[in-house]
Amino acid sequence: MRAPQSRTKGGAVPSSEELHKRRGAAVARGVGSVLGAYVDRAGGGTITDVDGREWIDFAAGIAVTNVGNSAPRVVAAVREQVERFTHTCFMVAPYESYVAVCEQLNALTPGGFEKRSALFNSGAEAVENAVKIARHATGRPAVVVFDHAYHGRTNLTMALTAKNMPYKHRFGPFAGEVYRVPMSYPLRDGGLSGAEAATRAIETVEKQVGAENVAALLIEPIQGEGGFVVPAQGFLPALREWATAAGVVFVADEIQTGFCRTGDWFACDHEGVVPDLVTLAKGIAGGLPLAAVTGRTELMDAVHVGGLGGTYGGNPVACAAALAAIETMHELDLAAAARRIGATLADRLRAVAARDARIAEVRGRGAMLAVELVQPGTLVPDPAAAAAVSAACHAAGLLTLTCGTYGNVLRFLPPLVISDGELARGLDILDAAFG
Ligand code: PLZ
Repeated sequence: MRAPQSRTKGGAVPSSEELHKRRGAAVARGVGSVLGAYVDRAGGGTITDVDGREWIDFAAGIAVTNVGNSAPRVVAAVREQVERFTHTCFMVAPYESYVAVCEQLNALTPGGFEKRSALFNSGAEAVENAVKIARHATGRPAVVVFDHAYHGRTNLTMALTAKNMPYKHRFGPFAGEVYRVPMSYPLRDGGLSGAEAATRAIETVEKQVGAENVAALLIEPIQGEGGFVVPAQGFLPALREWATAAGVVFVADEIQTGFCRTGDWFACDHEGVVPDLVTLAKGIAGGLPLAAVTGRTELMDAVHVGGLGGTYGGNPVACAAALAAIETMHELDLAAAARRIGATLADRLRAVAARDARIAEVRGRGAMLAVELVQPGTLVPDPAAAAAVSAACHAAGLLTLTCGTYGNVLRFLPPLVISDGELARGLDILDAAFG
């Protein structure tokens, strides 16, 4: 193990405590952090801070480092690319890797039809552009989103996101023509079937918006920040069918679920749902900032030349990383790895749930799993329990995250290259933290 090193010029090695003080005097308070420690390095399944303390990583930078941190192929590709050129702006002087990433995305995403892609920097930017494309192609204004949805923090995506605190509070006014309808949430909707929940959502749209006014229906196939809510089987296919009949662009936000996380390349693959447009980010580039919209050529190419873009979108270093990350996912079969990790994790979580009445449900798919915590015998959310278990995990060397509209969901997103030993150690800590 390398000795912790200063990441600042010369001088002594700063400790996490010292860095935290400096942060307080330099970094805006509005930007929070889950961990109080400051990272020195991170590998497949662990994060080490500047004081040499180590955490098993069940966060993957919020479902980003699916191929692991500093994955060997990604490091090599990035190194090679920075030495050739760092930026020309694709809109000024284009380069091959941008084209190659688009080719990969067109081939990997659901749907055998002809597709085109455009590259951006962040998930929110991809979502904004998907809405722009859908509006432009249909000539309609409205966007339909769901309860508990999370789509980003920019002005339009705040409007698309459901939860007020911390994302929207006092940041309005928000973009218009956004309509929210009920989600399929099996634990909390009285056990509606997927078809029933879809009918409820569709009737709301038809009564309150009118299908002919709707440009896009935007949905996370498994909700991320909103609580790892897995809709009942049949919900997504029924919405897909309605969208087709109504001429509505079906947009799947696969930003958190994509790139092998759920045990398939994309969560839509599970039920064979084929979106018209997909938004991608996070896992796409092994930790470098890259995002994309991929979809039907007739929608993507409806937009006039120059209508889409941005200075950094599809930056060559990020594209090189993406190509290497995608190659890694193929070569290591990370979709299968996600299923394996998920099976081990789910077994253990179910065993904990059997003895802990605070766990109302173990849910998710592949290596995207969560437990929802309630006051025993009720469905009353218990965010304090989620925070307490999470804090116990952090203190004992396991990095976990919470989520959910009610803040009462503990979620687990290990890198898909985590070793069996690291996974087992993480699960032991988690198990003990519930005690
Ligand atoms: N769509 C489904 O999960 C990002 C947000 C963390 P950006 N989720 C993590 C936070 O608190 O800001 C996300 C997502 C889905 C869109 C986004 C937005 O992606 O890359 O954070 O803009």
